[in-house]
Amino acid sequence: MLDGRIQELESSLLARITSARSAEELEAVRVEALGRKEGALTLIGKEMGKLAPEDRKRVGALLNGAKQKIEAALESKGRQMADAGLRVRLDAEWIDLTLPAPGPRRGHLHPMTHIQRELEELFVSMGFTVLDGPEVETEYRNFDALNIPATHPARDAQDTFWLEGGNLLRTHTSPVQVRGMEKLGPPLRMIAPGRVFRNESVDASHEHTFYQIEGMMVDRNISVAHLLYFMRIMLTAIFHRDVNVRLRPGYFPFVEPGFELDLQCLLCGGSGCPVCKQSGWVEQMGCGLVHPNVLRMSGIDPEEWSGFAFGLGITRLAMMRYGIDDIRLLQGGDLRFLEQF
Ligand code: FA5
Repeated sequence: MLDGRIQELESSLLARITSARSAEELEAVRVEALGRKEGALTLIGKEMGKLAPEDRKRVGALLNGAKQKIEAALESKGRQMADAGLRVRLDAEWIDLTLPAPGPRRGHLHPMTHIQRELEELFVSMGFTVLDGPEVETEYRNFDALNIPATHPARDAQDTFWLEGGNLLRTHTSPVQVRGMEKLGPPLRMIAPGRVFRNESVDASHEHTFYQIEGMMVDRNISVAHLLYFMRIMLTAIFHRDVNVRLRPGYFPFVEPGFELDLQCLLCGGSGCPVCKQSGWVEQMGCGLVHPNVLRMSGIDPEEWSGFAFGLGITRLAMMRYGIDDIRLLQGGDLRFLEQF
């Protein structure tokens, strides 16, 4: 009777070993068959004491044979599994050491820096000096020396970030005109790129922090014709093609006459979009002939000298040049945006 049970157990255990799919499953079969206390074959061994001596030898041989076959099957299946596992890992973790190493990730210039540098090079090639001014300015240079009356709304806390002690974050690059006149004296040609700040609500074309380039030329007999000449050279250099511009009268206390130069919106081609507020035109710069009071306050005789000045919004210029439909993207720091340039 034991003979039959041994043969049955042997074939069912061997079948389970063959079909086992994991090391855990294999171990369970091992414990079930050969476990020291409850293993099925171990239990049969214990029952053998009850057999007649003439049967004991035969059944003992049968049982040992079954144990050996099962142990051998467990071992070979275990090895197979380990080999397969190793193959999977080798396939997954394979590294080709002969491949060239990836190079270091290279950064690049911000689109604003590109435009600023291009304009600096252009103006330097025409004899202009590049000046720098502080972002924290005095009220005198940001407003008074530019003939901006004490009651002018631009001084309002809604437009200007005032600092303790009466200084402010410059609201435009025009105070560098004043520094330029003080430092260089006439005749002079200067530009001043830089960051400016305004306490205003932000939308697709308005930032609280943006960039301008100031330009100024003081010499004898400077007229609007000189201003227009340099404007045209500047726009051609930036856009490398004809762009539609419109010059309209504009009021700035530091120039007379004063103009505003608009660019036909290059995002919508002039048909109207959120950037141009559906008008088809984007305000790019203020400009004009330097007001005699401004020259006088910086120690330059307006009877002898005249000049032009402009303040170009280069953050908006970058939007037009690169087709950027929201000014906030330029300072957002999002690499997915910046990596396109
Ligand atoms: C000025 O800042 C004058 N200082 C310009 C000037 C200089 C006039 C010299 C005459 C002589 P305005 O506030 O218009 O002017 O700004 C000049 C340009 O800066 C605008 O045409 C526009 O292109 C840009 N700009 C103004 N406000 C913002 C803003 N919130 N966000 C982005 N760009 C702006």
